[in-house]
Amino acid sequence: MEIKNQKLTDDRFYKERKEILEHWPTGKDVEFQNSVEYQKAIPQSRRFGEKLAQADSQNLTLIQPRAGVALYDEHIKLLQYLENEGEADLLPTTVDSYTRLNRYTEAQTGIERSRESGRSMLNGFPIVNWGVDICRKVTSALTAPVQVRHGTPDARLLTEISIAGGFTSYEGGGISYNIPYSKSHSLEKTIAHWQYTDRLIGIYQEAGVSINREPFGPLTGTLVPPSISNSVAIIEALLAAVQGVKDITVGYGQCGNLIQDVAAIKALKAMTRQYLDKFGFKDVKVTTVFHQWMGGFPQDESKSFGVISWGAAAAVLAKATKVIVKTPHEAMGVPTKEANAAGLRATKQITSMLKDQSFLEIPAVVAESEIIKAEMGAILEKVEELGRGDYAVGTIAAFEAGVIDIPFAPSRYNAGKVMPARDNSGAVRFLESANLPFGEDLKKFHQEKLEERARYENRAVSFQMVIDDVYAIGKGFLVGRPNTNKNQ
Ligand code: 8ZB
Repeated sequence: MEIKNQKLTDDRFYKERKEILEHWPTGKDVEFQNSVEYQKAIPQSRRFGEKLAQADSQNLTLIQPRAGVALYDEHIKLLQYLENEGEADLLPTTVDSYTRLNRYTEAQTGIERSRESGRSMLNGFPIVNWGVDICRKVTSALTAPVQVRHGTPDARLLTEISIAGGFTSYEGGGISYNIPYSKSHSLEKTIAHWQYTDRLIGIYQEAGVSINREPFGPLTGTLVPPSISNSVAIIEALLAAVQGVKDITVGYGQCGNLIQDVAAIKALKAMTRQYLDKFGFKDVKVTTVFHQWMGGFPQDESKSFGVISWGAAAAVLAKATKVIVKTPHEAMGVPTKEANAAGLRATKQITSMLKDQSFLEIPAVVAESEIIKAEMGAILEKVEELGRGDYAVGTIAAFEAGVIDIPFAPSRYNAGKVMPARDNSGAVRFLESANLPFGEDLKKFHQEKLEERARYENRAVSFQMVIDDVYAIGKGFLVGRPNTNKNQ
C-alpha cells in the first residue's frame, strides 16, 4: 500500500465509505446530512471542543473519567452518576475490547449475556452494535460533552457511528492506537485507517460541525520518555490537520517527577503549535491532556488516592487543559461507579485548590523543557528527512529504522531497542537510546543522569533498574531502589 500524508480524495474516501457502512447492519443508519443537522442542534455547552477552548482561555484544568458498560440504560446511569456525584467536567464513553478488535458478533453476545446476568459482561460500551439512535440517547441524556475513548487500530465504522451518534470528541491515532495495542497491524494500514477517520471529521468540519480529536498520548503507559510520546503526538496532529481536522488535544502520560511532567506538557504545547504553524495550520486549535499515572497501581485504595492526587497536582501545575482520572480500583480492573466518582472528587479537590499556581516558568522546568524540545526536534527532523518532507512516509521509515521506538510496545513494527530508566530524582531518562537520532551531548546528559543514580545506589547502571522502576509505584515508591521493600 502506497501511503502519503495528503488529504484523501473524494473518490477514494467515498468508495471506502460505502464498504465500511455495509460491513455491519447498524452502518446503514448513518446518513451524513441528517448527522450534520443533528450535530448542529447540539448546544454549545455540550460541545467538547467549546468546553476545552473555554477552559484554555481561563487557564483551568478540567477533569474527565474513563467509563463504559455493555447496556445503554446502565451506561447512561453511570455517566449521569459521574457528572452528578463525581463532578466530572467532561465525560467519556469507553468502548469494549471486542469492538476495538472489530469483533461485533462477540460484542453482541456480550450484550445478551449482560442482559441475562444483570451485570456488564463487556469492559466498555459497544457503540457499533448499539448504533446511531441509541448513541444519540446516550449523548443527549447528559449535561457535559462526551468523547469516545477506545484503542482501535481500524476505527472507521466506529467513527462513523460515533459522530452520527452525537459524540463531539474522538480519541486515537494511526500510531498511538496501533503500536501500543497490537502485535501485527502494519503501520501503513493503521495510518491509512486513521486518515479515513480524520478525513471524515474534516468533512464534518467543512459542513460546519467541529469535532475535537485527541491522539492517545501515553502510548504503552510504561516509562515512556516525554520526547518519544510528544513526537508521536505531533505527528498524529499533523496527519489529522492534513485531513481537515481543526481542533486537536495532544496528550502526555504522567512519569512521576513533577519538574519533568510540567516540562513535558510545556514542550508538547509549544512544539505542537510550532509544527502546525510551520505546515500552514495556524487555524487549528491546540489544547492539552495530562493522564494520571498509567502504570501499575498500589492495591490499597488510600495509597491509590495518593497516586491519583499527585497526578492531579502535576496536571494543574502544568496547566494542562484537562486531566484523565484514575480510580482507587485501578489495580483490580474496571471500577465501580462509586470508586470512579471518588477518584474524580479527589482530583477535583486538587485541581480547584491549585488552579492559581503555575510551575511553567520555574527555571528547572524551563531547562528540562529545553532538553525535551531538543530531543523532539531531533526525532521530528529525522522523520521529515526520511519521508522527504512527508510525515506519513517518514513515520513508517522511522519505525523501521528505530528513529521512533516506543518502550514496551507489543508491535512487531516497533524496534523495541530503546530502554528507559529513572534517574536519581525519578525523571525518566534513556538507559539505551539505540537508534534515536540524538547527538553526543544529549546521549551524555542521559548517561550522566543514570550514573549519578548508580553511584547513589551503589550498583552499576543496568536493566535491573528498569525492572525495579516498572514495579516501584505499586510498592509505594517512584524510583525502584535495590531491596525495594525498604527503598533506602
Ligand atoms: C489505556 C487505558 C487503560 C485504563 C481503564 C483501565 C485503565 C478501561 C474501562 C476503564 C472504566 C471502563 N478502563 N475500560 N475504566 N470503565 N469500562 O482504562 O482501568 O485505567
